[in-house]
Amino acid sequence: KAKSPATKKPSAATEVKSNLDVTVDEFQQSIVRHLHVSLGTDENKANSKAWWTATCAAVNELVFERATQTQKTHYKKDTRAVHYLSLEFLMGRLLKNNLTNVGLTEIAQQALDKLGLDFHKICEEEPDLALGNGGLGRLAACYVDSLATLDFPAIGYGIHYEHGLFTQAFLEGRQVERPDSWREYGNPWEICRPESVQEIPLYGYVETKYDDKGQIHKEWHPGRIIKGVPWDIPVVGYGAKTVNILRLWESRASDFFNWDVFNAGGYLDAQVENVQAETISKVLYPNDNTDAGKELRLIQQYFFCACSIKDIVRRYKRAHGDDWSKFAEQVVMQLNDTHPAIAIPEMMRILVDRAELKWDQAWTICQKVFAYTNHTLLPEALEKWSVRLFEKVLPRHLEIIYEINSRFLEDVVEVAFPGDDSVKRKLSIIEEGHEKMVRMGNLSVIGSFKVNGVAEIHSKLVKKDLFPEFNSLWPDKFTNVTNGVTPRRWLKSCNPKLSNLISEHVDADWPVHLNKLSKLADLATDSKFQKAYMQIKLENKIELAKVIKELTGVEVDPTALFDIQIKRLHEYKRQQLNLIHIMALYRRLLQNPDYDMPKRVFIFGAKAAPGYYMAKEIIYAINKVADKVNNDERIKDKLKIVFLPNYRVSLAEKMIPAADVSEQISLAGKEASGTGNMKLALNGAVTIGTLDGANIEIAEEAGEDNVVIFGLTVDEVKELKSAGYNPWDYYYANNEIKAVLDWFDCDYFTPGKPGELAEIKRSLLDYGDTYLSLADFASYSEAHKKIDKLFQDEKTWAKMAIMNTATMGKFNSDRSILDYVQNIWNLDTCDIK
Ligand code: GL4
Repeated sequence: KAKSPATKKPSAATEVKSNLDVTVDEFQQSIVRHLHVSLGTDENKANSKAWWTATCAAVNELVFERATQTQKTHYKKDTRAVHYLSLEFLMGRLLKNNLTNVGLTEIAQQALDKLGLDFHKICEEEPDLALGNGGLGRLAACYVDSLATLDFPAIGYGIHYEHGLFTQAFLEGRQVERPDSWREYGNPWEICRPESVQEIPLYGYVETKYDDKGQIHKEWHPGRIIKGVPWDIPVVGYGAKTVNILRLWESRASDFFNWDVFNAGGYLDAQVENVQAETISKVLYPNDNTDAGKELRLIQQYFFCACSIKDIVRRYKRAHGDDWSKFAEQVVMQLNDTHPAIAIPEMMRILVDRAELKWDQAWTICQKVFAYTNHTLLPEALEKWSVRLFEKVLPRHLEIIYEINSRFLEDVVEVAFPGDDSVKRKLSIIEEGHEKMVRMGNLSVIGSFKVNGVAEIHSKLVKKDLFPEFNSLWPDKFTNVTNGVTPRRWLKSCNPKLSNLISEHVDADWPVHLNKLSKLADLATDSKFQKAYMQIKLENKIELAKVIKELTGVEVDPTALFDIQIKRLHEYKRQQLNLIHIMALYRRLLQNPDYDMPKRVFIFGAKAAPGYYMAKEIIYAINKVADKVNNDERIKDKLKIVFLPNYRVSLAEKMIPAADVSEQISLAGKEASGTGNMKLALNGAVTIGTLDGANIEIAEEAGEDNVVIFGLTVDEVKELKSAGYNPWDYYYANNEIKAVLDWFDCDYFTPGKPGELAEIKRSLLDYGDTYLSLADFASYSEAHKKIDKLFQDEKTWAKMAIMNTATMGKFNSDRSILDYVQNIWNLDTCDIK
């Protein structure tokens, strides 16, 4: 029978069987060879970075061959493929993940060991590939992982940002941003493909021409041409059969344009143009759930869509020449939110202006090719571009959008809603107003054959509240695909101890058949298993405690309850609700040092968009309250608060395995799905959450005994808002709320600077408490009391934690991908020999 697994080293027996036969010695030799040949150094001179690079190169030696083989096979079999268009791919680190997926973690560990190196330290050398903001970008990364794992022909298209999401530091508690330079010393995972460079037009004007037969032709005379250079990053499926690619476009000045200016004697001017061209892929916009509305952003969107479509068309033509009749059979493009919606008119431009197809024929193709995922209902995130800007940057696309719109309004809306101008106004791609705007959401719905939301409740609201008229027009167009996360990264690789314990009790292929975890439910009350499971949780907490100490200097007790809220800082996610509840606990402890609660550590990780004032105020307030509480001897370490700086994928991988409680406390109706909620539950954290996004489905799967739900429902939120919500009512009715909010007025947490945190109070009272934190406070506080009780009962808690791991099978991103494949993409798997 299985021995105590907590102390056992990961064993090769639980690794995936890959078809890559490599011994420890061979792998070691490969690393050393790359140190010499690829890096031009040797064992004596090499620093950790060089060792990391050489290790990656050794992995690549196996992976690139597979990538080539995969592409060859897809080409030979002429497979239908999905093209995942996304402005964000939040990949994180790749070494550990790729080793996990090729099944060589153990081999690499031993090889490095023999070289006198520490595997984990070497892995820490890798900068995160942070080409995304949060959930939306990380979802794209999980999806390309699942697509490769399930052997589907797929390619991810995005931007090769020079600077990904900024790194965050705290300066006296305030967030400061520094540029992220992930490629400063090169990136061993990527390969430049100069043979597939594309040229992309921008600006200029459109000329109307007539041919001999009196037919109209539109000719776009661009004002600028930009070059798009592709970089390929291999995406290794688990088991390493399929290796797909992620193709990221970098912008450069086109030679063609340079030479013109250069020859005219304008060498320096040409340099200015270079800089402008390179600006396009310079930096990721750091906003999550808000629309930047800037010219450069529209250009980024167009740039990567146009490059990708040219790439897709080039590949299609290689197999099918000028016969467009098979295009929609071969190609499906998934729009990751509206960011790539410009791909729709671009495809029309290619078909009508370039391939000279008739409009109707082109539109028929287009409507079979695009599908659109909506990721948010927040009005501030729904993209709109001014017609004026469109006309300047993409004059031909504006014309095409007008044409799509007028045909849609006449042929479809007028037929379905004759004479109804108010419906027309709502469905039109163009929003009339003092400034005319192009609505990218409407364009996406009209141009796509399927539209999906990302969790059951969200998809319902997409139909009911966001696009009700479209839904009555095309009810079959709307569907749901609940998000998922890859269990390879988010359990197997980030939580090796728990993974090994699981593998002792469940078939070893659970990372691709996550439903098999349900077998653990039988062990949820088995005291031996409980002990082993909780021992691992404790060991993970000890590890995290070290990280906390290193990053913040704060010492925390690993036996305390670790309560974790990790996600972007946004008022709708309500970190402020968490904060005022912590302050209430602090106050209870001050009033009654024997107040009955387990020791608690509240842990935050979150970046605020640099221009989001209130989000930054909330970070500051949490840090200031943390300073005070952590150093207050009166409460005898019963309460600690830490805000870990620079939250990112690689930090999440250290936090998630150590969580006891997962904070999922957005106002109902605001969080489309959430995916951190899934990762935390999978690793055995108990959710304290609202009935929002995927929390609802998590609660359904885990069962109501194993989550703690609180707060208003979507319907109750609507009712309360329409009845006229007044936060002052809660302030006057609840002494604790009043006392906590009044605390912000004085200098208790900011000695010598009274009122420095008063913006928080103002936002919750004077500015109307947009996200109803005060309305949900009492219920949230009760939910935490329940958590306290449950946590103090060790057996009950262990059972709850285990049940969470056991029931998260649904939230495997493989299941999401299979949903997409069945309901939207209609793909076949392709075996790679
Ligand atoms: C988001 C949602 O806010 C988040 O709930 C969801 O899980 C994620 C992936 O579908 O998409 N939408 C935007 S915008 N950013 C997100 O993270």
